[in-house]
Amino acid sequence: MQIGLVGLQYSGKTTLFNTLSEKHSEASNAKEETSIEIVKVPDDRLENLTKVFNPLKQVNATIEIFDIPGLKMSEDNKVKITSNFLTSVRNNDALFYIVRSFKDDGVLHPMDSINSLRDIEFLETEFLLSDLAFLETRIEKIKKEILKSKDERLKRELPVLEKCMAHCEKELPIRTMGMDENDVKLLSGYQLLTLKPLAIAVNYDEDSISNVDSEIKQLKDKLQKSGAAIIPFFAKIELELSKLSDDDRAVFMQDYGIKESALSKILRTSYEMLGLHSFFTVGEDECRAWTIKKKYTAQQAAGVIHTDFYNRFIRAEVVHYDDFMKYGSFGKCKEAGVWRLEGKEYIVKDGDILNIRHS
Ligand SMILES: Nc1nc2c(ncn2[C@@H]2O[C@H](COP(=O)(O)OP(=O)(O)O)[C@@H](O)[C@H]2O)c(=O)[nH]1
Ligand SMILES: [Mg+2]
Repeated sequence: MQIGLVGLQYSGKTTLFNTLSEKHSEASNAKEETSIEIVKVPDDRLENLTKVFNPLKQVNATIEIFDIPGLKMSEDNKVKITSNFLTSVRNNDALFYIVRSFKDDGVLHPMDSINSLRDIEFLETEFLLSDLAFLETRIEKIKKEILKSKDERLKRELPVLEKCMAHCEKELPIRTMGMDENDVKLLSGYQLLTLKPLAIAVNYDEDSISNVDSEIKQLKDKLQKSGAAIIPFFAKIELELSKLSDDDRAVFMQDYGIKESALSKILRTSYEMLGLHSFFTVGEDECRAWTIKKKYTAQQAAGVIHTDFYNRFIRAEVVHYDDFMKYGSFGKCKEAGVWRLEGKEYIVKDGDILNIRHS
C-alpha cells in the first residue's frame, strides 16, 4: 500500500514524514525529491501472538509513505503544478493532503497567508482539472478507436468515462460518484486523481489545540462534497514527542491533549479509506500480519501470501484471534469448536489466523 503526502511547500509534510520514520530527523528535503519510508503497522494482536509462539521473527504489515515535494511558488508569484509532480501523485493508492494551519512568522507561506480552506480547494481544483483534461482526450480517442475496431473493453469503458466526465464537469471529485467495483477496476490503469481516496490532514500549532475540534467541524461542513476524511495533527510537537520513549510520549500527549498520534491516525484512516484489514499467520518460524481488502476470500488471501497458495488452494484452517487468545492453543480451540476448515469462498475476517492447506 502506497500513501502519498502532498501539499503546498512549508505545510509540514517533511516534518510529518520524519515523525513517521524511525530516524526522527529534522525536516529537510532540500533536493526537492520524493522520499520514501516503509512504516511498520503497529498491531497489539501480533505482539501477543509473538509472545505465545516465540517465533524466530515477527513480521508486521507495512505501508510505504511518500513525501512528495513540488508545490512551490514560481517566479511569477503563483504556485504551479508540474507534470512531474502529478506523476508522483498518481502512483499512490491514497493521498494525504497536508494543509498548514500553524502560525509562525519565521516560516513562509507560498500563498502569503494562512487559509486552510483556500489551500485545500486549490489542490482539489488542480486535480479535478487534470482529470478533466485526461478524460476529454481519452474519450475522443476511444470514440475513434471504436469506429475502427470492435474492441469490447473500449466499448465498456466509454460510458464509464463519460459518466466520470459529467461528474467532474459539475466540479465534483470522481471518488464521490459511487462507482461500482467493476467500473473502478476498468479505470484502475488510468490513475485518476480525484478517484483516489483522500484524507485532508490539517497541521495545527500547540496554541490551537483547544480550538481544533470546532475548526475541524467547520471544515467538514464546508468540504462535505469532497468525500475526504479530515483529520488534525500537530507536526512540530509530534516530531519532538516521537523522539521520546513510549511511556514518556504517552504522558506528554495527555498533557498536550493529543488523543491519538499522527502515525496512528494516518494508518487508521488509510485502512478505512482503502477498505483494508488484517489477518495473521503464525508458527515457530514467523508470526506475521498481512493486509488485505475487506472482501477478500480465503483463496484471495492465500494468494497474498504466495501465488502458488492461490493456484493450489485446498482449504483454510481458521481460528479468530479472539478465540485463540481465549482458549490459548489450537488444540483447545478444536475442542471448543472454534477451529474451522473453510473453503475458498470464505470471506476472511479482521483478526483471523489462517493456515492454508494446498496441494
Ligand atoms: N511552528 C511550527 N512550525 C512548523 C510546524 N510544522 C512544520 N513547521 C516548520 O515549517 C517549516 C516547513 O516544514 P516542512 O515539514 O519542511 O514543510 P514541507 O515543505 O511541507 O515539507 C519547517 O521549518 C518546520 O519546522 C508546526 O506545526 N509549527
Ligand atoms: Mg518537504
